[in-house]
Amino acid sequence: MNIRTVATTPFADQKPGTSGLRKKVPVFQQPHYLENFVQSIFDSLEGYQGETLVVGGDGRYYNRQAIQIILKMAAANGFGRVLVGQGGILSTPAASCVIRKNQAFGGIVLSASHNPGGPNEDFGIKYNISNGGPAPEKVTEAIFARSKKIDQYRILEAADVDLDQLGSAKLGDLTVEVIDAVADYAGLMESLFDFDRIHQLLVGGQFRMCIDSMHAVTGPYARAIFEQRLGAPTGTVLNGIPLEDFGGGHPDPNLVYAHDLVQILFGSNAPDFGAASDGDGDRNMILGSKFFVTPSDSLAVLAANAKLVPGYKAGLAGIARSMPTSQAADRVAAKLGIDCYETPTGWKFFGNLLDAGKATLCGEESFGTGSDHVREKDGLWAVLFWLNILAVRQESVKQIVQEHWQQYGRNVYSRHDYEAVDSDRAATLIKQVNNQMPTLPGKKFGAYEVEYCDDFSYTDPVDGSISKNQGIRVGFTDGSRIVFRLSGTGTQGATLRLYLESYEPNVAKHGLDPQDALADLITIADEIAQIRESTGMDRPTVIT
Ligand code: G16
Repeated sequence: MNIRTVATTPFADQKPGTSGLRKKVPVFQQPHYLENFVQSIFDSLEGYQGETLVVGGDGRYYNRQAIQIILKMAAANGFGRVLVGQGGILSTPAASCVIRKNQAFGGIVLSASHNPGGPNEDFGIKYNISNGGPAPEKVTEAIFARSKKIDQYRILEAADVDLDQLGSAKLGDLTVEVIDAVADYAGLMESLFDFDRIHQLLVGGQFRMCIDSMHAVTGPYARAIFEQRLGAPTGTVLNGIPLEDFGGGHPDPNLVYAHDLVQILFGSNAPDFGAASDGDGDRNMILGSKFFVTPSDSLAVLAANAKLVPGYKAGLAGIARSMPTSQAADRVAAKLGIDCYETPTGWKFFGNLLDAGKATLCGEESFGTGSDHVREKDGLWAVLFWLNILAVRQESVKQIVQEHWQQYGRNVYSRHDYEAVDSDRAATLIKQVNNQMPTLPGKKFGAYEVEYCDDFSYTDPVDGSISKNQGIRVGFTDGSRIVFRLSGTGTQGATLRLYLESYEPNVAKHGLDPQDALADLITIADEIAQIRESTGMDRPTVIT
């Protein structure tokens, strides 16, 4: 077997976004495109000779081909061992778990998360470091810098590895171990949650649930954990077979894209509990019977009830949330007397807080929740956390959330997405809002008065690194907030995200539809940013 050194030229567009490099499949299929990026990763790392790398993905179109290329490049670049999930599958949280359990040097995770898959849809790649979490900005910046200069990559000439058979194979000096994709992760879940109690809940005959895996990566995990281990009836997991194109769906667990599940939970004879997860298994949506739990509320409820769960009964060190996530979790942290950290959007910003023991639970408005058990957000973990609470409290999802609001008040919240906006128009919109920054404080919009307006900047409390320009916040004197931000995960044009939040202490108003409760803020946002005019769109494409 020969190691080939292949001459190449840089691609200008390999800057990792919020979570790795995401592009359309045909972009990745260009000669040398994937190879350049993988070599740029390896060239940005030091000390991996002979070490272990974890590789796996969400099973989307091009997953298998990409893995074969990565294995041969890992062999040519001197890794000692690669652990790869059977069939090339590893959910993102499972990849994090496997990296940590095996003290691997790092991992390559192949996913474009919640974005659609297929020959003309999305693909993605990101590097995770030895703590199991996404590479921090200094690493992603080094990878990007290298990608702009790269002139060669190294690859082994060899036959493909059989990814479907468990066991070991050799690629030159590299050992490739095809591992069970589910076992380590399922074991970790069992160590955190009261499986006996959840089992009793699920087999008691009173409680019914369903989980929509959206033909994405969590199918095998959910069937093994909920149906086989916890005794939920066969068929509890919907769309449980991973497909390369997710069955033509959009594996994004929100009210728009998980509409089949929403119909079941809001239909007649609805089950007590429903959940969906995304393409790579790190996101979750939680529903009760005719009730939607916003991700921000979900984080707050999990934090407030953490002591009911074995893995967290010792208490929480702190909570962390991304800036646009509602401040519901801050209220719980204040009551518990622990710190609440506000980070930029992107799970990578939680890594240092988790490693330093400053935060135990983390969450984002973008349907992500997780803890220090791994260094990624974790969809099925959130489902198990909810089931553990439901099993102990023996109340409905709706009762638990409403009681939470009674105790803490309700942070009414919504996100409006304007997808596939022309990039120049989106940039102009943000610039126009930026220009108003000095004049907005003190300005009145009806009953609302602007208290502050800034472009969020974060100083990491652990390593002092600074991340600027993370979204424009307009804060009002009554605690309400509007946030404008451009997504860092889209692959087509720009996606404008408008985040809206107000605080409602009055229990009598807790039942209001958030779109009604936030109507004034929605109008103010349009007045400030001229969203409809600037985007040329009448309404958002997705409201959550
Ligand atoms: C990624 C990041 C999350 C982020 C989300 C949305 O999630 O890991 O931290 O909140 O994207 O980011 P944006 O608003 O920039 O689109 P995932 O599930 O896509 O990996």
